[in-house]
Amino acid sequence: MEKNKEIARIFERMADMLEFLGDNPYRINTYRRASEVLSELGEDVEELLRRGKLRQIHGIGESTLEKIKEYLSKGSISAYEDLRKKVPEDLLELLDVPGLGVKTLRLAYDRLKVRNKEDFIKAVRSGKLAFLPGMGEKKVQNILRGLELWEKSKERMSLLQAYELGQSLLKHFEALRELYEGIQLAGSLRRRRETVGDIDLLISAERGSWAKLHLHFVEYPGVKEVVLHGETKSSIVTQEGRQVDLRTVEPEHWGAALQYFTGSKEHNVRIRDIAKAMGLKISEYGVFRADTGERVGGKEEEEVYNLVGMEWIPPELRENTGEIELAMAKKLPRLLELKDIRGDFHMHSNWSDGLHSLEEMVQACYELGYQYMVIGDHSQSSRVAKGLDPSRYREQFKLIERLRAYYEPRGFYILKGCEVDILPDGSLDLPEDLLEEFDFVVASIHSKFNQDNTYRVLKAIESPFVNLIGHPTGKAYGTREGYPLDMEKVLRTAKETGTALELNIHRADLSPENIRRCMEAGVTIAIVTDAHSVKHLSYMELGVGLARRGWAVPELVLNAKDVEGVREFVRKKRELMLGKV
Ligand code: DGT
Ligand code: CA
Ligand code: CA
Ligand code: ZN
Repeated sequence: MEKNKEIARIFERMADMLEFLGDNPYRINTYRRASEVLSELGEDVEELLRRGKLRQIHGIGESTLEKIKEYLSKGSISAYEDLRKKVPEDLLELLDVPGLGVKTLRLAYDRLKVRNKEDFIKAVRSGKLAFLPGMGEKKVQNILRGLELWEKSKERMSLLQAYELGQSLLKHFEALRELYEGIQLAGSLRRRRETVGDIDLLISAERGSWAKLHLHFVEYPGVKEVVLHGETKSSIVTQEGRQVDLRTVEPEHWGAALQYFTGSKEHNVRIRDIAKAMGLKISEYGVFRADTGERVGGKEEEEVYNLVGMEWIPPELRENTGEIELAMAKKLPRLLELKDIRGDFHMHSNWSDGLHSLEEMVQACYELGYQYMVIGDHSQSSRVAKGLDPSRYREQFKLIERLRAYYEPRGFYILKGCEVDILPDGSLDLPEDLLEEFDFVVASIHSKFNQDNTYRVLKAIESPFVNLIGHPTGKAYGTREGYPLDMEKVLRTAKETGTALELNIHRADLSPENIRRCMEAGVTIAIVTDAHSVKHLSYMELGVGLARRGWAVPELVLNAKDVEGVREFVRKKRELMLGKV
Protein backbone atom coordinates (compact mmCIF):
# COMPACT_ATOMS: atom_id res chain seq x y z
CA MET A 1 0.00 0.00 0.00
CA GLU A 2 3.06 2.26 -0.24
CA LYS A 3 1.81 3.43 -3.65
CA ASN A 4 -1.48 4.59 -2.15
CA LYS A 5 0.44 6.68 0.32
CA GLU A 6 2.81 8.14 -2.26
CA ILE A 7 0.04 9.19 -4.63
CA ALA A 8 -2.09 10.52 -1.79
CA ARG A 9 0.84 12.66 -0.71
CA ILE A 10 1.32 14.04 -4.22
CA PHE A 11 -2.38 14.93 -4.57
CA GLU A 12 -2.34 16.64 -1.20
CA ARG A 13 0.69 18.66 -2.27
CA MET A 14 -0.92 19.50 -5.61
CA ALA A 15 -3.99 20.81 -3.81
CA ASP A 16 -1.77 22.97 -1.59
CA MET A 17 0.17 24.28 -4.57
CA LEU A 18 -2.98 25.12 -6.53
CA GLU A 19 -4.37 26.88 -3.52
CA PHE A 20 -1.16 28.83 -3.16
CA LEU A 21 -1.50 29.89 -6.80
CA GLY A 22 -5.11 30.92 -6.24
CA ASP A 23 -6.52 28.29 -8.56
CA ASN A 24 -10.17 27.28 -8.85
CA PRO A 25 -11.51 25.91 -5.53
CA TYR A 26 -13.37 23.12 -7.26
CA ARG A 27 -10.16 21.76 -8.77
CA ILE A 28 -8.32 22.10 -5.48
CA ASN A 29 -11.03 20.16 -3.75
CA THR A 30 -10.90 17.37 -6.32
CA TYR A 31 -7.27 16.69 -5.40
CA ARG A 32 -7.86 16.94 -1.66
CA ARG A 33 -10.73 14.52 -1.86
CA ALA A 34 -8.80 12.06 -4.03
CA SER A 35 -5.90 12.24 -1.59
CA GLU A 36 -8.15 11.48 1.34
CA VAL A 37 -9.84 8.62 -0.48
CA LEU A 38 -6.50 7.08 -1.44
CA SER A 39 -5.04 7.23 2.03
CA GLU A 40 -8.11 5.61 3.54
CA LEU A 41 -8.41 2.97 0.85
CA GLY A 42 -8.21 -0.50 2.32
CA GLU A 43 -6.85 -1.99 -0.90
CA ASP A 44 -3.78 -1.54 -3.05
CA VAL A 45 -4.42 1.07 -5.75
CA GLU A 46 -2.46 -0.85 -8.38
CA GLU A 47 -4.51 -3.94 -7.70
CA LEU A 48 -7.77 -2.00 -7.97
CA LEU A 49 -6.68 -0.48 -11.27
CA ARG A 50 -5.81 -3.89 -12.66
CA ARG A 51 -9.27 -5.16 -11.79
CA GLY A 52 -10.89 -2.09 -13.37
CA LYS A 53 -12.41 -1.08 -10.04
CA LEU A 54 -10.62 2.18 -9.42
CA ARG A 55 -12.90 4.44 -11.47
CA GLN A 56 -15.93 3.23 -9.51
CA ILE A 57 -14.57 4.59 -6.28
CA HIS A 58 -16.31 7.71 -5.11
CA GLY A 59 -13.86 10.59 -5.17
CA ILE A 60 -11.71 9.31 -8.03
CA GLY A 61 -12.69 11.09 -11.26
CA GLU A 62 -11.43 11.01 -14.86
CA SER A 63 -8.59 13.42 -14.32
CA THR A 64 -7.32 11.95 -11.07
CA LEU A 65 -7.58 8.47 -12.54
CA GLU A 66 -5.35 9.52 -15.45
CA LYS A 67 -2.78 10.88 -13.02
CA ILE A 68 -2.81 7.71 -10.95
CA LYS A 69 -2.20 5.67 -14.10
CA GLU A 70 0.60 8.01 -15.09
CA TYR A 71 2.25 7.60 -11.70
CA LEU A 72 1.95 3.84 -11.74
CA SER A 73 3.49 3.55 -15.19
CA LYS A 74 6.12 6.32 -15.09
CA GLY A 75 6.76 6.93 -11.41
CA SER A 76 5.88 10.62 -11.69
CA ILE A 77 3.02 12.95 -12.59
CA SER A 78 3.83 15.67 -15.12
CA ALA A 79 1.19 18.11 -13.84
CA TYR A 80 2.81 17.84 -10.41
CA GLU A 81 6.29 18.37 -11.79
CA ASP A 82 5.04 21.51 -13.59
CA LEU A 83 3.54 22.88 -10.40
CA ARG A 84 6.77 22.30 -8.53
CA LYS A 85 8.47 24.75 -10.87
CA LYS A 86 5.95 27.46 -10.04
CA VAL A 87 5.77 27.37 -6.24
CA PRO A 88 8.28 27.39 -3.38
CA GLU A 89 7.81 23.77 -2.32
CA ASP A 90 9.98 24.03 0.73
CA LEU A 91 7.80 26.83 2.11
CA LEU A 92 4.65 24.79 1.60
CA GLU A 93 5.96 22.09 3.93
CA LEU A 94 4.98 24.48 6.69
CA LEU A 95 1.34 23.67 5.97
CA ASP A 96 1.81 20.77 8.38
CA VAL A 97 2.17 23.31 11.16
CA PRO A 98 -1.09 23.41 13.11
CA GLY A 99 -2.89 26.70 12.68
CA LEU A 100 -0.90 27.76 9.62
CA GLY A 101 -2.70 28.03 6.28
CA VAL A 102 -1.99 28.85 2.67
CA LYS A 103 -3.27 32.43 3.04
CA THR A 104 -0.67 33.34 5.62
CA LEU A 105 2.15 31.75 3.63
CA ARG A 106 1.04 33.56 0.49
CA LEU A 107 0.88 36.84 2.36
CA ALA A 108 4.41 36.39 3.66
CA TYR A 109 5.56 35.38 0.18
CA ASP A 110 4.08 38.50 -1.45
CA ARG A 111 4.77 41.10 1.18
CA LEU A 112 7.93 39.93 2.91
CA LYS A 113 9.52 38.10 -0.02
CA VAL A 114 9.70 34.94 2.07
CA ARG A 115 10.84 32.01 -0.12
CA ASN A 116 11.54 29.08 2.23
CA LYS A 117 10.90 27.67 5.69
CA GLU A 118 13.80 29.42 7.39
CA ASP A 119 12.76 32.81 6.01
CA PHE A 120 9.25 32.33 7.23
CA ILE A 121 10.24 31.23 10.72
CA LYS A 122 12.56 34.24 10.95
CA ALA A 123 9.73 36.55 9.88
CA VAL A 124 7.49 35.15 12.61
CA ARG A 125 10.11 35.27 15.36
CA SER A 126 11.30 38.76 14.48
CA GLY A 127 7.74 40.07 14.73
CA LYS A 128 7.61 41.23 11.08
CA LEU A 129 4.67 39.01 10.28
CA ALA A 130 2.51 40.62 12.94
CA PHE A 131 2.41 43.90 11.01
CA LEU A 132 0.85 42.46 7.89
CA PRO A 133 -2.84 43.10 7.22
CA GLY A 134 -5.15 40.68 8.98
CA MET A 135 -2.37 39.24 11.17
CA GLY A 136 -1.71 40.80 14.60
CA GLU A 137 -0.11 39.64 17.86
CA LYS A 138 -2.63 36.96 18.72
CA LYS A 139 -2.41 35.14 15.39
CA VAL A 140 1.36 35.25 15.52
CA GLN A 141 1.33 33.79 19.03
CA ASN A 142 -0.80 30.94 17.70
CA ILE A 143 1.60 30.30 14.85
CA LEU A 144 4.54 30.31 17.26
CA ARG A 145 2.83 27.70 19.44
CA GLY A 146 2.05 25.68 16.32
CA LEU A 147 5.68 25.81 15.23
CA GLU A 148 6.79 24.51 18.60
CA LEU A 149 4.38 21.55 18.48
CA TRP A 150 5.41 20.84 14.90
CA GLU A 151 9.11 20.82 15.73
CA LYS A 152 8.53 18.48 18.64
CA SER A 153 6.47 16.08 16.52
CA LYS A 154 9.32 15.86 14.02
CA GLU A 155 11.59 14.41 16.70
CA ARG A 156 9.25 11.70 17.93
CA MET A 157 6.33 10.20 16.04
CA SER A 158 2.91 9.70 17.53
CA LEU A 159 2.14 6.15 18.57
CA LEU A 160 -0.42 5.93 15.79
CA GLN A 161 2.14 6.86 13.14
CA ALA A 162 4.59 4.36 14.60
CA TYR A 163 1.93 1.68 14.64
CA GLU A 164 1.06 2.23 10.97
CA LEU A 165 4.70 2.20 9.94
CA GLY A 166 5.22 -0.93 12.02
CA GLN A 167 2.30 -2.70 10.34
CA SER A 168 3.60 -1.73 6.94
CA LEU A 169 7.06 -3.16 7.79
CA LEU A 170 5.59 -6.43 9.01
CA LYS A 171 3.68 -6.65 5.77
CA HIS A 172 6.85 -6.00 3.80
CA PHE A 173 8.49 -9.00 5.44
CA GLU A 174 5.61 -11.35 4.69
CA ALA A 175 7.21 -11.89 1.29
CA LEU A 176 10.16 -13.69 2.96
CA ARG A 177 8.07 -15.63 5.43
CA GLU A 178 9.97 -18.89 4.94
CA LEU A 179 13.31 -17.28 5.86
CA TYR A 180 12.61 -16.51 9.50
CA GLU A 181 11.04 -17.99 12.62
CA GLY A 182 9.82 -14.94 14.46
CA ILE A 183 9.31 -11.25 13.79
CA GLN A 184 8.33 -8.60 16.36
CA LEU A 185 8.22 -4.87 16.74
CA ALA A 186 10.08 -4.14 19.98
CA GLY A 187 11.12 -0.93 21.76
CA SER A 188 8.74 1.81 22.78
CA LEU A 189 6.26 0.79 20.07
CA ARG A 190 5.78 -2.62 21.70
CA ARG A 191 5.39 -0.88 25.04
CA ARG A 192 2.78 1.40 23.43
CA ARG A 193 4.45 4.52 24.63
CA GLU A 194 2.54 7.62 23.50
CA THR A 195 5.39 8.84 21.35
CA VAL A 196 8.04 6.77 19.63
CA GLY A 197 11.58 7.88 18.81
CA ASP A 198 12.54 5.09 16.43
CA ILE A 199 11.15 1.71 15.53
CA ASP A 200 13.00 -1.43 16.59
CA LEU A 201 12.30 -4.46 14.48
CA LEU A 202 13.55 -7.84 15.62
CA ILE A 203 13.74 -11.03 13.55
CA SER A 204 14.87 -14.47 14.61
CA ALA A 205 16.36 -16.57 11.86
CA GLU A 206 19.22 -18.92 11.10
CA ARG A 207 22.42 -17.04 10.31
CA GLY A 208 22.36 -18.20 6.71
CA SER A 209 19.27 -16.05 6.04
CA TRP A 210 20.41 -12.86 7.67
CA ALA A 211 22.02 -11.26 4.60
CA LYS A 212 18.87 -11.72 2.55
CA LEU A 213 16.71 -10.29 5.33
CA HIS A 214 18.86 -7.19 5.67
CA LEU A 215 18.86 -6.67 1.93
CA HIS A 216 15.09 -6.92 1.84
CA PHE A 217 14.92 -4.41 4.68
CA VAL A 218 16.95 -1.71 2.96
CA GLU A 219 14.76 -2.22 -0.12
CA TYR A 220 11.61 -1.27 1.79
CA PRO A 221 9.66 0.95 -0.64
CA GLY A 222 9.30 3.84 1.81
CA VAL A 223 13.08 4.27 2.32
CA LYS A 224 14.69 7.66 1.88
CA GLU A 225 18.11 6.84 3.26
CA VAL A 226 20.01 3.75 4.33
CA VAL A 227 21.97 4.73 7.41
CA LEU A 228 23.53 1.36 8.05
CA HIS A 229 23.45 -1.90 6.12
CA GLY A 230 24.99 -4.76 8.07
CA GLU A 231 24.60 -8.47 8.76
CA THR A 232 23.12 -8.19 12.25
CA LYS A 233 22.00 -4.58 12.35
CA SER A 234 20.67 -2.21 9.71
CA SER A 235 19.00 1.18 9.95
CA ILE A 236 16.89 3.10 7.49
CA VAL A 237 15.17 6.46 7.44
CA THR A 238 11.76 6.63 5.76
CA GLN A 239 10.37 9.31 3.45
CA GLU A 240 8.70 10.88 6.48
CA GLY A 241 12.06 11.08 8.22
CA ARG A 242 11.47 8.22 10.66
CA GLN A 243 14.21 5.79 11.64
CA VAL A 244 13.80 2.03 11.78
CA ASP A 245 16.42 -0.35 13.20
CA LEU A 246 16.44 -4.00 12.24
CA ARG A 247 18.27 -6.61 14.27
CA THR A 248 18.52 -10.27 13.39
CA VAL A 249 19.11 -12.81 16.13
CA GLU A 250 19.46 -16.57 16.30
CA PRO A 251 16.32 -18.45 17.33
CA GLU A 252 18.14 -19.64 20.48
CA HIS A 253 18.51 -16.02 21.63
CA TRP A 254 15.03 -14.83 20.70
CA GLY A 255 13.46 -14.44 24.14
CA ALA A 256 16.42 -12.66 25.68
CA ALA A 257 16.81 -10.35 22.69
CA LEU A 258 13.13 -9.50 22.64
CA GLN A 259 13.19 -8.76 26.35
CA TYR A 260 16.28 -6.58 25.95
CA PHE A 261 15.11 -4.58 22.94
CA THR A 262 11.62 -4.03 24.29
CA GLY A 263 12.94 -2.04 27.23
CA SER A 264 12.35 0.24 28.84
CA LYS A 265 15.89 0.88 29.84
CA GLU A 266 14.78 1.60 33.42
CA HIS A 267 12.89 -1.68 33.55
CA ASN A 268 15.82 -3.64 32.15
CA VAL A 269 18.31 -2.12 34.54
CA ARG A 270 16.13 -3.17 37.48
CA ILE A 271 15.65 -6.71 36.15
CA ARG A 272 19.39 -7.09 35.66
CA ASP A 273 20.13 -5.92 39.20
CA ILE A 274 17.70 -8.44 40.59
CA ALA A 275 19.28 -11.19 38.47
CA LYS A 276 22.72 -10.22 39.73
CA ALA A 277 21.62 -10.57 43.34
CA MET A 278 20.50 -14.11 42.46
CA GLY A 279 23.85 -15.02 40.95
CA LEU A 280 22.59 -14.69 37.37
CA LYS A 281 23.52 -12.51 34.44
CA ILE A 282 21.06 -11.39 31.76
CA SER A 283 22.16 -10.17 28.35
CA GLU A 284 20.50 -9.99 24.95
CA TYR A 285 21.87 -13.52 24.33
CA GLY A 286 20.30 -15.23 27.29
CA VAL A 287 20.34 -15.82 31.03
CA PHE A 288 23.64 -17.15 32.42
CA ARG A 289 25.02 -18.35 35.72
CA ALA A 290 27.45 -15.71 36.94
CA ASP A 291 29.96 -18.21 38.39
CA THR A 292 30.24 -20.80 35.61
CA GLY A 293 28.92 -18.79 32.66
CA GLU A 294 26.56 -21.63 31.85
CA ARG A 295 23.51 -20.55 29.86
CA VAL A 296 20.29 -21.44 31.67
CA GLY A 297 17.68 -20.00 29.31
CA GLY A 298 16.55 -17.25 26.99
CA LYS A 299 14.84 -18.86 24.04
CA GLU A 300 11.46 -17.59 25.22
CA GLU A 301 10.84 -14.24 26.79
CA GLU A 302 8.80 -15.79 29.57
CA GLU A 303 11.84 -17.84 30.65
CA VAL A 304 13.83 -14.70 31.32
CA TYR A 305 11.24 -13.48 33.79
CA ASN A 306 10.62 -16.87 35.36
CA LEU A 307 14.33 -17.42 35.97
CA VAL A 308 14.47 -14.29 38.10
CA GLY A 309 11.40 -15.36 40.07
CA MET A 310 8.75 -13.28 38.28
CA GLU A 311 5.68 -13.77 36.19
CA TRP A 312 5.98 -12.59 32.60
CA ILE A 313 5.35 -8.85 32.52
CA PRO A 314 3.21 -7.37 29.74
CA PRO A 315 5.35 -5.00 27.64
CA GLU A 316 2.97 -2.07 28.23
CA LEU A 317 3.84 -2.14 31.94
CA ARG A 318 7.62 -2.25 31.60
CA GLU A 319 8.57 1.14 32.97
CA ASN A 320 9.68 0.26 36.49
CA THR A 321 6.63 1.92 38.02
CA GLY A 322 5.55 -0.91 40.31
CA GLU A 323 5.22 -3.78 37.84
CA ILE A 324 8.38 -5.56 39.00
CA GLU A 325 7.29 -5.82 42.64
CA LEU A 326 3.89 -7.16 41.61
CA ALA A 327 5.46 -9.66 39.20
CA MET A 328 7.68 -10.97 42.01
CA ALA A 329 4.63 -11.39 44.24
CA LYS A 330 2.81 -12.94 41.22
CA LYS A 331 0.08 -10.36 41.64
CA LEU A 332 -0.02 -8.57 38.30
CA PRO A 333 -3.57 -7.61 37.31
CA ARG A 334 -5.30 -9.43 34.47
CA LEU A 335 -5.15 -6.64 31.90
CA LEU A 336 -7.68 -6.00 29.17
CA GLU A 337 -7.09 -7.96 25.94
CA LEU A 338 -8.28 -7.50 22.37
CA LYS A 339 -10.47 -10.57 22.67
CA ASP A 340 -12.43 -8.85 25.47
CA ILE A 341 -13.64 -6.14 23.11
CA ARG A 342 -17.29 -6.54 22.08
CA GLY A 343 -17.96 -3.25 20.32
CA ASP A 344 -16.96 0.30 19.40
CA PHE A 345 -18.65 3.44 20.76
CA HIS A 346 -17.67 6.35 18.59
CA MET A 347 -17.42 6.56 14.81
CA HIS A 348 -18.64 8.75 11.97
CA SER A 349 -20.33 8.04 8.67
CA ASN A 350 -20.70 10.29 5.63
CA TRP A 351 -23.88 11.64 7.21
CA SER A 352 -21.41 13.96 8.97
CA ASP A 353 -17.66 14.06 8.32
CA GLY A 354 -16.94 10.36 7.79
CA LEU A 355 -15.74 8.97 4.47
CA HIS A 356 -17.95 5.90 4.27
CA SER A 357 -21.69 5.37 4.33
CA LEU A 358 -23.51 4.23 7.44
CA GLU A 359 -24.17 0.90 5.73
CA GLU A 360 -20.46 0.42 5.05
CA MET A 361 -19.48 1.25 8.62
CA VAL A 362 -22.08 -1.18 9.97
CA GLN A 363 -20.96 -4.00 7.70
CA ALA A 364 -17.31 -3.38 8.64
CA CYS A 365 -18.07 -3.55 12.37
CA TYR A 366 -20.06 -6.70 11.83
CA GLU A 367 -17.12 -8.26 10.00
CA LEU A 368 -14.81 -7.39 12.89
CA GLY A 369 -16.83 -9.87 14.92
CA TYR A 370 -18.29 -7.31 17.31
CA GLN A 371 -21.61 -7.78 19.03
CA TYR A 372 -22.56 -4.10 18.79
CA MET A 373 -21.55 -0.67 17.56
CA VAL A 374 -22.59 2.89 18.26
CA ILE A 375 -22.84 5.25 15.33
CA GLY A 376 -21.96 8.74 16.51
CA ASP A 377 -22.27 11.43 13.90
CA HIS A 378 -21.59 15.04 14.85
CA SER A 379 -24.33 17.42 15.99
CA GLN A 380 -25.44 20.63 14.30
CA SER A 381 -23.04 23.21 15.72
CA SER A 382 -20.04 21.34 14.26
CA ARG A 383 -20.48 23.01 10.87
CA VAL A 384 -17.13 22.05 9.38
CA ALA A 385 -17.94 18.46 10.29
CA LYS A 386 -21.34 18.73 8.58
CA GLY A 387 -23.13 18.14 11.89
CA LEU A 388 -26.69 16.83 11.94
CA ASP A 389 -29.78 18.67 13.14
CA PRO A 390 -32.56 16.80 14.98
CA SER A 391 -34.53 16.02 11.84
CA ARG A 392 -31.48 14.47 10.18
CA TYR A 393 -30.84 12.28 13.23
CA ARG A 394 -34.45 11.12 13.07
CA GLU A 395 -33.98 10.28 9.41
CA GLN A 396 -30.88 8.33 10.35
CA PHE A 397 -32.88 6.44 12.98
CA LYS A 398 -35.13 5.14 10.21
CA LEU A 399 -32.17 3.83 8.26
CA ILE A 400 -30.76 2.23 11.42
CA GLU A 401 -34.07 0.50 12.04
CA ARG A 402 -34.04 -0.93 8.52
CA LEU A 403 -30.49 -2.17 8.98
CA ARG A 404 -31.39 -3.73 12.31
CA ALA A 405 -33.91 -5.95 10.62
CA TYR A 406 -31.02 -7.57 8.77
CA TYR A 407 -28.32 -7.57 11.46
CA GLU A 408 -30.16 -8.33 14.69
CA PRO A 409 -31.18 -11.84 13.64
CA ARG A 410 -27.43 -12.33 13.08
CA GLY A 411 -26.64 -11.33 16.65
CA PHE A 412 -25.33 -7.86 15.81
CA TYR A 413 -26.76 -4.71 17.38
CA ILE A 414 -26.61 -1.17 15.99
CA LEU A 415 -27.05 1.40 18.74
CA LYS A 416 -28.38 4.84 17.87
CA GLY A 417 -25.89 7.40 19.01
CA CYS A 418 -24.34 10.77 18.41
CA GLU A 419 -21.32 12.84 19.27
CA VAL A 420 -23.07 15.87 20.65
CA ASP A 421 -21.13 19.10 21.04
CA ILE A 422 -20.67 20.51 24.51
CA LEU A 423 -21.33 24.21 23.87
CA PRO A 424 -19.27 27.01 25.44
CA ASP A 425 -21.68 27.33 28.36
CA GLY A 426 -21.59 23.59 29.00
CA SER A 427 -25.05 22.90 27.62
CA LEU A 428 -25.57 20.27 24.92
CA ASP A 429 -26.11 20.98 21.24
CA LEU A 430 -29.27 18.85 20.98
CA PRO A 431 -32.65 19.06 22.74
CA GLU A 432 -33.38 16.66 25.60
CA ASP A 433 -36.31 14.96 23.88
CA LEU A 434 -33.96 13.88 21.11
CA LEU A 435 -31.11 12.92 23.45
CA GLU A 436 -33.52 10.63 25.22
CA GLU A 437 -34.15 8.73 22.01
CA PHE A 438 -30.52 7.73 21.56
CA ASP A 439 -29.29 4.42 22.90
CA PHE A 440 -25.91 5.94 23.73
CA VAL A 441 -24.62 9.51 23.78
CA VAL A 442 -21.04 10.74 23.47
CA ALA A 443 -20.50 14.40 24.39
CA SER A 444 -17.38 16.27 23.35
CA ILE A 445 -15.78 19.69 23.33
CA HIS A 446 -14.84 21.02 19.89
CA SER A 447 -14.38 24.72 20.65
CA LYS A 448 -12.51 27.10 22.96
CA PHE A 449 -9.48 24.89 23.50
CA ASN A 450 -7.46 27.61 25.19
CA GLN A 451 -9.46 27.95 28.41
CA ASP A 452 -10.08 25.82 31.47
CA ASN A 453 -12.99 23.63 30.42
CA THR A 454 -13.69 21.82 33.68
CA TYR A 455 -17.12 23.45 34.09
CA ARG A 456 -18.20 22.35 30.61
CA VAL A 457 -17.14 18.75 31.12
CA LEU A 458 -18.81 18.61 34.55
CA LYS A 459 -22.05 20.05 33.22
CA ALA A 460 -22.13 17.48 30.43
CA ILE A 461 -21.44 14.66 32.86
CA GLU A 462 -24.42 15.79 34.89
CA SER A 463 -26.81 15.31 31.98
CA PRO A 464 -28.78 12.07 32.50
CA PHE A 465 -28.36 11.26 28.80
CA VAL A 466 -24.60 11.61 28.40
CA ASN A 467 -22.85 8.27 28.71
CA LEU A 468 -19.37 9.03 27.52
CA ILE A 469 -17.18 12.14 27.46
CA GLY A 470 -15.34 12.22 24.14
CA HIS A 471 -11.59 12.99 24.07
CA PRO A 472 -11.85 14.48 27.58
CA THR A 473 -8.68 16.55 27.80
CA GLY A 474 -8.71 17.93 24.25
CA LYS A 475 -5.13 17.11 23.38
CA ALA A 476 -3.94 15.89 20.02
CA TYR A 477 -0.27 15.10 19.60
CA GLY A 478 1.50 17.52 17.28
CA THR A 479 -1.61 19.68 16.95
CA ARG A 480 -2.97 20.71 20.28
CA GLU A 481 -1.84 20.66 23.86
CA GLY A 482 -5.18 20.18 25.54
CA TYR A 483 -7.05 22.58 27.78
CA PRO A 484 -6.58 22.86 31.53
CA LEU A 485 -8.90 20.42 33.29
CA ASP A 486 -9.44 19.54 36.93
CA MET A 487 -9.12 15.78 36.52
CA GLU A 488 -9.82 15.14 40.19
CA LYS A 489 -13.27 16.69 39.93
CA VAL A 490 -14.01 15.06 36.59
CA LEU A 491 -13.16 11.62 37.95
CA ARG A 492 -15.27 12.10 41.06
CA THR A 493 -18.32 13.30 39.13
CA ALA A 494 -17.97 10.62 36.47
CA LYS A 495 -17.83 7.97 39.16
CA GLU A 496 -20.83 9.37 41.06
CA THR A 497 -23.03 9.62 37.98
CA GLY A 498 -21.99 6.46 36.16
CA THR A 499 -20.47 8.25 33.18
CA ALA A 500 -17.58 6.81 31.21
CA LEU A 501 -14.51 8.64 29.92
CA GLU A 502 -13.25 8.04 26.43
CA LEU A 503 -9.92 6.69 25.34
CA ASN A 504 -9.80 8.08 21.81
CA ILE A 505 -7.19 6.19 19.81
CA HIS A 506 -6.59 8.92 17.23
CA ARG A 507 -5.73 11.49 19.81
CA ALA A 508 -4.38 9.18 22.52
CA ASP A 509 -6.71 11.06 24.85
CA LEU A 510 -7.00 9.96 27.68
CA SER A 511 -3.30 9.49 28.29
CA PRO A 512 -2.06 6.32 29.98
CA GLU A 513 -1.48 8.30 33.18
CA ASN A 514 -5.10 9.40 33.17
CA ILE A 515 -6.31 5.87 32.41
CA ARG A 516 -4.41 4.68 35.44
CA ARG A 517 -6.13 7.33 37.50
CA CYS A 518 -9.51 6.14 36.19
CA MET A 519 -8.67 2.59 37.21
CA GLU A 520 -7.62 3.68 40.67
CA ALA A 521 -10.78 5.79 41.06
CA GLY A 522 -13.05 3.04 39.73
CA VAL A 523 -14.15 5.10 36.71
CA THR A 524 -15.20 3.21 33.59
CA ILE A 525 -13.47 3.99 30.31
CA ALA A 526 -14.56 3.21 26.75
CA ILE A 527 -12.03 2.68 23.98
CA VAL A 528 -13.11 4.22 20.70
CA THR A 529 -11.59 4.40 17.25
CA ASP A 530 -13.45 7.66 16.41
CA ALA A 531 -13.30 6.10 12.95
CA HIS A 532 -13.87 8.46 10.03
CA SER A 533 -13.40 5.58 7.60
CA VAL A 534 -13.59 1.79 7.60
CA LYS A 535 -9.83 1.51 7.88
CA HIS A 536 -9.72 3.34 11.22
CA LEU A 537 -11.94 0.72 12.81
CA SER A 538 -8.99 -1.66 12.83
CA TYR A 539 -7.01 0.54 15.21
CA MET A 540 -8.82 -1.04 18.15
CA GLU A 541 -5.78 -3.25 18.79
CA LEU A 542 -3.75 -0.13 19.39
CA GLY A 543 -6.43 1.25 21.71
CA VAL A 544 -6.26 -1.90 23.78
CA GLY A 545 -2.49 -1.41 24.01
CA LEU A 546 -2.93 2.19 25.17
CA ALA A 547 -5.45 1.06 27.76
CA ARG A 548 -3.12 -1.68 28.97
CA ARG A 549 -0.40 0.89 29.35
CA GLY A 550 -2.76 2.60 31.77
CA TRP A 551 -3.18 -0.74 33.59
CA ALA A 552 -6.77 -1.12 32.36
CA VAL A 553 -8.71 -4.14 33.55
CA PRO A 554 -11.77 -5.52 31.71
CA GLU A 555 -14.09 -4.82 34.64
CA LEU A 556 -13.69 -1.07 34.07
CA VAL A 557 -13.80 -1.04 30.28
CA LEU A 558 -17.20 -0.54 28.72
CA ASN A 559 -16.24 -2.38 25.51
CA ALA A 560 -15.81 -5.56 27.54
CA LYS A 561 -19.52 -5.57 28.40
CA ASP A 562 -22.02 -7.28 26.17
CA VAL A 563 -24.86 -5.29 24.61
CA GLU A 564 -27.12 -5.94 27.60
CA GLY A 565 -24.40 -4.67 29.90
CA VAL A 566 -24.11 -1.49 27.85
CA ARG A 567 -27.86 -0.91 27.92
CA GLU A 568 -27.80 -1.47 31.67
CA PHE A 569 -25.02 1.11 32.01
CA VAL A 570 -27.18 3.67 30.17
CA ARG A 571 -30.35 2.74 32.07
CA LYS A 572 -28.67 2.99 35.46
CA LYS A 573 -27.51 6.53 34.87
CA ARG A 574 -30.94 7.67 33.71
CA GLU A 575 -32.53 6.05 36.77
CA LEU A 576 -30.04 7.66 39.08
CA MET A 577 -30.34 11.13 37.58
CA LEU A 578 -34.06 11.19 36.84
CA GLY A 579 -35.32 9.04 39.67
CA LYS A 580 -37.00 6.75 37.17
CA VAL A 581 -36.93 5.99 33.46
P1 DGT B 1 12.42 5.46 21.77
O1 DGT B 1 12.95 4.82 20.55
O2 DGT B 1 13.18 6.67 22.19
O3 DGT B 1 10.97 5.75 21.68
O4 DGT B 1 12.56 4.44 23.00
P2 DGT B 1 13.01 2.90 23.03
O5 DGT B 1 12.64 2.39 24.38
O6 DGT B 1 12.48 2.18 21.87
O7 DGT B 1 14.58 3.02 23.01
P3 DGT B 1 15.68 2.61 21.93
O8 DGT B 1 15.14 2.54 20.56
O9 DGT B 1 16.82 3.54 22.16
O10 DGT B 1 16.16 1.17 22.41
C1 DGT B 1 15.33 0.06 22.34
C2 DGT B 1 15.46 -0.76 23.60
O11 DGT B 1 16.79 -1.29 23.73
C3 DGT B 1 15.26 0.02 24.87
O12 DGT B 1 13.91 0.15 25.21
C4 DGT B 1 16.01 -0.82 25.87
C5 DGT B 1 17.16 -1.33 25.09
N1 DGT B 1 18.33 -0.49 25.34
C6 DGT B 1 18.83 0.45 24.51
N2 DGT B 1 19.91 1.03 25.06
C7 DGT B 1 20.08 0.46 26.27
C8 DGT B 1 21.03 0.63 27.35
O13 DGT B 1 21.94 1.44 27.29
N3 DGT B 1 20.86 -0.18 28.45
C9 DGT B 1 19.85 -1.09 28.55
N4 DGT B 1 19.73 -1.82 29.64
N5 DGT B 1 18.96 -1.25 27.56
C10 DGT B 1 19.07 -0.50 26.45
CA1 CA C 1 12.95 2.72 19.67
CA1 CA D 1 16.36 1.99 18.36
ZN1 ZN E 1 -14.92 14.62 18.45
